[in-house]
Amino acid sequence: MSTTAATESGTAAGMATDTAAGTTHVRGACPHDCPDTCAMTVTVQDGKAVNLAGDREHPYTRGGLCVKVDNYLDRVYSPERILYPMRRTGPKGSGSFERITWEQALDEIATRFRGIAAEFGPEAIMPCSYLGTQGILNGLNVGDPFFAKLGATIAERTYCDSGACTAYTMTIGDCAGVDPESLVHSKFILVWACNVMSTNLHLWPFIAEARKRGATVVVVDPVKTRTARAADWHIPIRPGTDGALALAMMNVIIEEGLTDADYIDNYTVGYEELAERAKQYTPEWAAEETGVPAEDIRKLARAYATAQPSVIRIGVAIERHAGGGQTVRTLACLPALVGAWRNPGGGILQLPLWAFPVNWGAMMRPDMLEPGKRIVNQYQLGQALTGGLELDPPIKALMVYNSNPVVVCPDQERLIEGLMRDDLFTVVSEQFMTDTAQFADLVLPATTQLEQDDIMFSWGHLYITYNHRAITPLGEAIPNTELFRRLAARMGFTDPVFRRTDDDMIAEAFDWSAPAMAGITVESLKEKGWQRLNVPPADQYAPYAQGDFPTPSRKVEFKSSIAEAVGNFVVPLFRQGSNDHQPGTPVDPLPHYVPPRESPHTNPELAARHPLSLITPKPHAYLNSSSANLPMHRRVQGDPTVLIHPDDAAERSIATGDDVRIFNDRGSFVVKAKLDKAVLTGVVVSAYGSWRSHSKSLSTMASLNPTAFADLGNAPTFSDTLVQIERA
Ligand SMILES: Nc1nc2c(c(=O)[nH]1)N[C@H]1C(S)=C(S)[C@@H](COP(=O)(O)OP(=O)(O)OC[C@H]3O[C@@H](n4cnc5c(=O)[nH]c(N)nc54)[C@H](O)[C@@H]3O)O[C@H]1N2
Ligand SMILES: Nc1nc2c(c(=O)[nH]1)N[C@H]1C(S)=C(S)[C@@H](COP(=O)(O)OP(=O)(O)OC[C@H]3O[C@@H](n4cnc5c(=O)[nH]c(N)nc54)[C@H](O)[C@@H]3O)O[C@H]1N2
Ligand code: SF4
Ligand SMILES: [Mo]
Repeated sequence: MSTTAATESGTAAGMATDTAAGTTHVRGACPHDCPDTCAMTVTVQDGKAVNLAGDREHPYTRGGLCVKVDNYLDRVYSPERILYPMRRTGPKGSGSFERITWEQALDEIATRFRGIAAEFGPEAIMPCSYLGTQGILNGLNVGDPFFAKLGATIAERTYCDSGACTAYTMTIGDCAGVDPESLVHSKFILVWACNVMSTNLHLWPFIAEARKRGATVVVVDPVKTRTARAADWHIPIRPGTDGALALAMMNVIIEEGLTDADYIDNYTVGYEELAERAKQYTPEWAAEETGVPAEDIRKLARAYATAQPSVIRIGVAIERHAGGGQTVRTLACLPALVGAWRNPGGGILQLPLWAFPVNWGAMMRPDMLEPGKRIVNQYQLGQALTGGLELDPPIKALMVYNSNPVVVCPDQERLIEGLMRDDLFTVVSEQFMTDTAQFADLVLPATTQLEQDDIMFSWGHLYITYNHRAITPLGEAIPNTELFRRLAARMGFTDPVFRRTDDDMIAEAFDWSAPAMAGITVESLKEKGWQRLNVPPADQYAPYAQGDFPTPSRKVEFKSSIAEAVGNFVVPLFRQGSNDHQPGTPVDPLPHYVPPRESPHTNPELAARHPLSLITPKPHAYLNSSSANLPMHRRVQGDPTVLIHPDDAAERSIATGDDVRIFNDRGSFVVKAKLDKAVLTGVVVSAYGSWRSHSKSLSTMASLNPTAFADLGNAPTFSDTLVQIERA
């Protein structure tokens, strides 16, 4: 490949031919739902991909991929790939399928969809999708225009960060926050509910560099994770009580006069009321809630306020409990209190995705929705399919793509019960015979990233990445874009939106005239592979040094006018809807504490039977449940385990290696125990992602997780789960 030194963009040639005949190097992008969105190069020889490597010139990828994707070629060429449409032959869930043609598959879907719509109304059809791929074309919104035209039930998709986004929007607006690359300038880095070393690996070098320059790194997590071990200070905290710690930090900062009065005066609203509110949240009170000693809370607050610029990196895990939204509200207020936004490397880092002028409207086409369409949250799919939500009409057809709900949704037992319904017509588009695909009536073959074109935003850095198709699709696999083109044609939908080619869609993917896109075109992206948004370089990146936040007041809203005017809402990205915030239940406009629902403190009755808090963080070697079927990944990840503190284990006569049953009133699953002092007493940890079909109990922790929403944005409450453990 021809290479030149690159700073702001990739080197020339999206595809370059080597001197060695028949070898090409193709620029691509990792498709995974991961903040790092790595730029990669695929080496293709005689039509076959033979190597995959991280782009060395990309300032964030820096030449490395990760343990999940290093062997992506094994995924592409796995003998287990689904390569042809298949129809169920045995009973539901039996896994017996026969190959059929695309013609037969499309005919059957069109016939069934038409029949169900005629008999029950189109709302009896429901899509179910998420982020199997993150590409703007093939990802979150790829089916939205089709299902809007069909008049299907709207599937709300709030698995990930929706509560945090609502809270963040209420406080500082949908702004990019801190440029991750500017973390090298931070003096105090507070990593909160984020396991960077596993889930955001490419951020670590920037944190390490800051540390070399004298920054202190603190991790708040119930578990001494890889990341916590690498930090200067690990603060163990009871799951779901982070809001109390954040509010007590606020209390100390205000009471001890550690605020930046000038920043507060000029660039915030509601300070007086916030200060009044914060009085009640003393460190002593928070110590009772969180298990963090009051003196440590004071020490943390003082260090955070005085070492400027300070930055907070929140993980998605921060929102997964009853008060997740208010926790993020509080954390998003802190940087303004101490004036952290004044300098590069100061502020809060959530999802820089808001910096990308993605033309979401062209992708999801909210204008095609009939007003008043029924909305069902996918998080409650089990209930939706088994009568728990009293839906009229009931769901009679389910179409799953880009998702593996059997593993990623809570309430697994009911979901399986629903998927077993003989009167439910289930279509699954997949690369593999997942736990969900096993229950399908029809399985459709989907391409991998190497077999499709796409264009990627990122939720972890400020570069757009272009993914060139590197190889011809295997078997009869097709990209999701093509799937919905074919389905629309078969349904007789003639709107121009269904005739868009992938190139047409790429042309519509961004608002190319936005200031952030200056110097970026489809052609330049195709050629260079990736380009940084037109924003200041990381060492000058401080767009909120003088306020100008994208909130109604253009200031940080300690007292949120959106909360006051609208109440709770779901950010449109997570639901195929209009761009207006749909009014929801009222919300107190000042940050406050919402305790977990399932904790020994708030629910002693439940805790008497199920005394342990279960958290289910991300697996190191899988991307959610993706690749949890591949031998290499399974070797690296190891057998599914539950980590338990030796004191809790001793009470139950549990030793490392024992099979244990973890249960509550919703379900149970069996895994091997591993005694580990890295876990707080009262907490047990089991990484999610492993497949149900690989488990001894034919169940995963999803059978234990509640379907209750958090306080904001209909976020999940995976970290708000009480359980008991016994030897199996
Ligand atoms: N290796 C790997 N990387 C991934 C993914 C993956 O599956 N595997 N998934 C990607 C996706 S979709 C996402 S959303 C991100 C998620 O990225 P993260 O949010 O970093 O992921 P988690 O591992 O779920 O949670 C991070 C940490 O939060 C802790 N935690 C859990 N509950 C609480 C709590 O109540 N309070 C506090 N303070 N800490 C808590 C956990 O112990 C864990 O160490 O990762 C992305 N990257
Ligand atoms: N207990 C617990 N549950 C959780 C979480 C947790 O931490 N704990 N995390 C939540 C979070 S943050 C998230 S983001 C969700 C993740 O939920 P999902 O996005 O559903 O995650 P995956 O398990 O990766 O499933 C994606 C599926 O899409 C398939 N796929 C990949 N590319 C394509 C494609 O191009 N076309 C088609 N048709 N299919 C494709 C993959 O093979 C895979 O089976 O899970 C949520 N669930
Ligand atoms: S999963 Fe994340 S870290 Fe791994 S290659 Fe993909 S974008 Fe990079
Ligand atoms: Mo996620």
